[in-house]
Amino acid sequence: HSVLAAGTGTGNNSISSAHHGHHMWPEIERVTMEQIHYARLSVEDSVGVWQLFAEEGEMKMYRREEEVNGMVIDPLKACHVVKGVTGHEVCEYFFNPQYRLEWEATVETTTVLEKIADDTLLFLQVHKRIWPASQRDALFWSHMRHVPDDKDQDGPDIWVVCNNSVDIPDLPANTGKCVRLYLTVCLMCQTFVDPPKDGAKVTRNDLTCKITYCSVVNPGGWAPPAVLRAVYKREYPKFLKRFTNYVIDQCQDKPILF
Ligand code: 16C
Repeated sequence: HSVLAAGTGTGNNSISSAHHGHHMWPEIERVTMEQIHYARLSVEDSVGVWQLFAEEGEMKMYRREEEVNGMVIDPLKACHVVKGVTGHEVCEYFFNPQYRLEWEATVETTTVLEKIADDTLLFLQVHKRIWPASQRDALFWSHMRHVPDDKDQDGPDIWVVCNNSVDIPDLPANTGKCVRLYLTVCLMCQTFVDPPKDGAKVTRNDLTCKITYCSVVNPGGWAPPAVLRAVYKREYPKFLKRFTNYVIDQCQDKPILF
């Protein structure tokens, strides 16, 4: 009865090769590997690079103030720790469009333009308008991947979703009422299991999921820097709390998806 069982088929043993012939695949592979590398770098070791701007319980959010041509593109890196869910579950709810509008407060509509593979989708999203800026849309691929435990790296295996904007000549930007924004987002999750005593069955109480969320959003056209910074300072913490609470809530009565 698990909704996830009918999900996107990214289970451990179903490595899909359907996308390897797709023209976007080399780029998807390259950006995903680069984003995983970047997400794994610790905030603490990069002294002076990251500035903490929000903290609540286990959740910490850092940014770097950056502008190009007067546009704010401040990179964000957030760390969170949640109990009772696996990284696979967190990634599934982030990736699968059927849940998107239940946790995504910045989106007006989300459309899957192409299923590149079971674990790779092409999206066109229309976001809510931020006054006084024009409304934004985003055209991006989204790829979900399991990275098995590597003996050379510490920590358990990784589940990741990487979202990255693409240009598609048939879908030109800025032709309607929306200005196209450009995003690179990576949600990386690691699951830790407290081994239960006397070989008892693992329950949700034994699960801890470490989440790293990295994002760079280029607004694609000028918008007032002070407004953008005020909006993301409010919206990123709201997103990560709301999204993780949503996943915990959805998972609690379902079998664990490791
Ligand atoms: O990663 C997230 N969501 C994914 C699935 O939707 C995907 C999307 C990322 C889009 C990030 C940019 C969205 C901003 C558009 C305008 C926001 C309207 C706010 C309305 C408030 C009710 O990867 C989670 C995304 C969490 C986003 C937090 C907000 C970030 C704002 C950054 C400034 C954007 C510049 C907009 C120019 C006007």
